[in-house]
Amino acid sequence: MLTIYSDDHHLHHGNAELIDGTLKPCFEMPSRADMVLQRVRQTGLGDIIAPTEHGLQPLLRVHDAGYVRFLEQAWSLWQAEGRNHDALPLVWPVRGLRTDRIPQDIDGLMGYYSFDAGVPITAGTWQAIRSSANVALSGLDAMLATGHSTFALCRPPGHHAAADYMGGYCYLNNAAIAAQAMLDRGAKRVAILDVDYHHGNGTQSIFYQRSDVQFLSLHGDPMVEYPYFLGHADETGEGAGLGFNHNYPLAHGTDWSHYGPALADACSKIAAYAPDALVVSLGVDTFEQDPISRFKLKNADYLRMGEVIGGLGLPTLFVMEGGYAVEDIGVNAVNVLSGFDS
Ligand code: SP5
Ligand code: ZN
Repeated sequence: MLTIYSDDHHLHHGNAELIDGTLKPCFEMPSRADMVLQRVRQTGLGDIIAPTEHGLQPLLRVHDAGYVRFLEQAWSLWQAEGRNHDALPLVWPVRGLRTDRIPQDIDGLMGYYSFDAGVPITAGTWQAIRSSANVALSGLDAMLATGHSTFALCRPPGHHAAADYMGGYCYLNNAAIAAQAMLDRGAKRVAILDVDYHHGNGTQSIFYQRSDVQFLSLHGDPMVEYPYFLGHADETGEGAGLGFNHNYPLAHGTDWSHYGPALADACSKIAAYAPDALVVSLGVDTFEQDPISRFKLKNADYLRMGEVIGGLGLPTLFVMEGGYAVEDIGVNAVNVLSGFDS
C-alpha cells in the first residue's frame, strides 16, 4: 500500500497540555508520526511519497472561511501581544453567552474558534496543518489514479475539528476534507468509518445533515469519555442526513470480544449504503496501553480490524488520527493496513 508522508508535521510541536488538572508534555507529539513512518519502512508496506500542494480551496469546502483565516493568523496575533510561547485558549462561549459577535482580540478568537484547550498554536502550526491536509488530499489523488487503497500518514490529526472550531489536538479535518474532495471529483456517496478511541465529533457535525456522506464511529461512551458532548447512539442525523450517522459508544475496558461485533455491525451498514469509496479515520488509541484511553485492544487485534474493513472490498483512504502509546503506534497502525491488504 502506498503511503503519503511529509516531514512538515515536525513544525507543530506543542509544549504542554492541561490534563488531570496539571500541565503535562503534549501527548500528541512528533515522534508519533515518526514511529508510524519507521514501521511502514520496516515492514516494506509500499512506496512512500510526498504530498503535493492543493491550496485552500478544498479546505474551504469543509471549513468556515473566517476559521481558516483565524488559523492562518493566530500565531502572528499572539506574537503581537509580546508572547512567544504556545497560544492556548482559556474562555469559551457556553450556554447563554453570545456567539453572534466575533471578538477581535486573540484570546477571544482562540475561545470562539475552539472547544477545548488541547490545541496549542505554535509558530509552525499553520504550515503543519496545511501539510497534513495536503497529505490526505494527495492520498485521494493516488487512490483515484491507481484504483488502490492508500495510507495518508497525517499529523496533526483532524477528526475533532468541525467546520469552525478546533479541539482535541485537531485543527483541519483531514478525513472530511478528503471525503468532500471525493464527492467534488464525482463520487456519489462516501462512507467515513472512524475507529479512533474518541468520538469523531468534528466529522459527524460537518456531515450531520447530509445523505451523500455516511458517518460511523466506534468510541468510548461520551457519558464517561472525552469529548463528552457528542457521540451518543441516538445521534442518527438530521434532515436529509437522517439515518446516515451511526455511533457505537462502547464501555471502558472494551476488548476485541465487544469491539469486533460493533465493527462488524458498522461494516454491514457501510455495505448496505454501497458507497463509491471509504475513508477510515485511523486512530489506534484503542490500544490496551494507550496512556489517555480505556479500551483494551491488543497488537494482533489491529490485523483483524484491517481484515474486517478489507472485507468490504471498497477503495479505501486511511487517514491517520490518534494513538498515544508511541512505542506501539507504528505496529498497530501498520497492522490495520497489512490486515486490510491480506
Ligand atoms: C485525535 C485524538 O485522539 N484526540 C484526543 C484528544 C483527547 N483530549 C482529552 C483527553 C482527556 C484524557 N483524560 C484521561 C486522562 C488519563 N489520566
Ligand atoms: Zn483519539
